[in-house]
Amino acid sequence: MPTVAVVCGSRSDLPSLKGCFDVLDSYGIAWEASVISAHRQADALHAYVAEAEAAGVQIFIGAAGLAAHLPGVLASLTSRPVIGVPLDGGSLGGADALYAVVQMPPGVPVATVAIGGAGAKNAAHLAARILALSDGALAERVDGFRSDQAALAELRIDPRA
Ligand code: RP5
Repeated sequence: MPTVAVVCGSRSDLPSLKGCFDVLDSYGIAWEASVISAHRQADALHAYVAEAEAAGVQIFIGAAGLAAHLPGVLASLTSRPVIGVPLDGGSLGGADALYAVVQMPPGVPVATVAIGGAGAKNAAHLAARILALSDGALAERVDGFRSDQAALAELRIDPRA
């Protein structure tokens, strides 16, 4: 049963999301991914959110480029947390998607992460931190990741390394 649903607007978005999938796997979080465009497949998106909630999905990650309305539409369809990843496929380098994802009206929150691959990874890390609030074993893995990251940073500034 997936805990996290990752939805992107196009098959062309999937390579940008590899880091997201890898981070979710690294935490042992069950996830599923779907390609459903908010603009091209609005009815299918509505149906999917209802199905995903019924299946037990706790957090939605929405990723899209250009006029990226997908995360916002997800947030309009569910009361569960939505994390938005603005992708950088367009001629504006992702600034268009960033504005579309981050500038949500009050009452319809989308937790927006960085543009592109860094944001895709952080969407997964943020999902893990939210889920860890009610999952002690996952909380330990999140703490472990932070410790490992700190140790790697130390190595990078150690002139003997
Ligand atoms: C957005 O338009 C998608 O999320 C994608 O980033 C972008 C281009 O989609 P395609 O034309 O490649 O399907 O909706």
